[in-house]
Amino acid sequence: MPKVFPELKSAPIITRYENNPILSKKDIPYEATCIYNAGITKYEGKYVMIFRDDVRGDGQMYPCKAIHLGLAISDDGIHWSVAPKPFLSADDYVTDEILRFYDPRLTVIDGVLHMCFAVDTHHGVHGGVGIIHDLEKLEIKSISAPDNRNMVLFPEKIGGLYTRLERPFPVYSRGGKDRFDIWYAQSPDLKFWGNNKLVMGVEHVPYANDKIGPAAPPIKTEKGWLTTFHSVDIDQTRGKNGWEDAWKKRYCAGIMLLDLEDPSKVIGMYKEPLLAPETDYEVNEGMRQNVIFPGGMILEDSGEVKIYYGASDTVECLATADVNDLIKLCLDKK
Ligand code: BMA
Repeated sequence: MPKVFPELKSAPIITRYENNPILSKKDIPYEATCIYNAGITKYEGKYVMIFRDDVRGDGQMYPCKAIHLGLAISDDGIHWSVAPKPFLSADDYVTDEILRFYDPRLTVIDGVLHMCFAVDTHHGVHGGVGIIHDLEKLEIKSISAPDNRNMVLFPEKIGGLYTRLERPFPVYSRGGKDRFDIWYAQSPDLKFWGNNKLVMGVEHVPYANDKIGPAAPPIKTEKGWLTTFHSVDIDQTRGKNGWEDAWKKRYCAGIMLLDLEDPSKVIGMYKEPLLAPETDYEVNEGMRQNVIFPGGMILEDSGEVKIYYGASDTVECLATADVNDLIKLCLDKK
């Protein structure tokens, strides 16, 4: 039996926004059921969010009727105005091969808005990278081989190359089950990717017993690239939870610091979760409970870091922390 973790708590230095969630289905002017796992960044003086909108049929939770990607804009990163139509909707992208796009992640590089996303196809799960033009059109630059997802881009080139974190799904070499890790890749043009290296294995995270992967795109600090990751633990005694007959996983957010010059090197990682499901909207309400999944992280001039996350695969939330406190957590040797 793998080790289980009955009690996981969020770090004391993090504060959830008191009026969470910051976006949910009631805010959406078109068909929407679950609004979550958004990518959020600052772009041309505004906060820009592209969120996942799973449209579930009447009382029917699975399979999902459609997944749209919606666009929302904000002046303060808290109150959002949602565009009247989806940014990408089923009709725009479903081909014979591609089934759906989801889990968008936004990064501005040299003033250009980039989006990473997951793509489900008939032949596996892929990670995509593209450029968004005029907040209207996605130009796809590359789609990986399966199975890979959770891609996030660094906000600048490193050693002259675009750099991303990603999460391939090796199965045979990992004992035939979920044992997934965080990887690193670089590209001269967002199309051809190489320099692949392991960043962190699931076995290095003391509160994970299943898999880990990137979460929000990294932010630059004096001490290193600060970045969240998602971490999953399974407890077979967990039963009915949310909309599924049995949901045995819990998703927490972790935090780590990567070397500025070579971000495939981990300088430090907090040994406990940064955010663990604790509130009603993370634990007791929603479609798939016990899920925290960060997709956006913004460093403000004041030193405040805004961390945006999907809760229970149902709503989008915000938590904040001081950048120096986050760095200290990662470097704490305890
Ligand atoms: C993962 C992804 C995420 C989701 C999580 C929990 O596999 O599908 O989008 O938040 O599961 O359901």
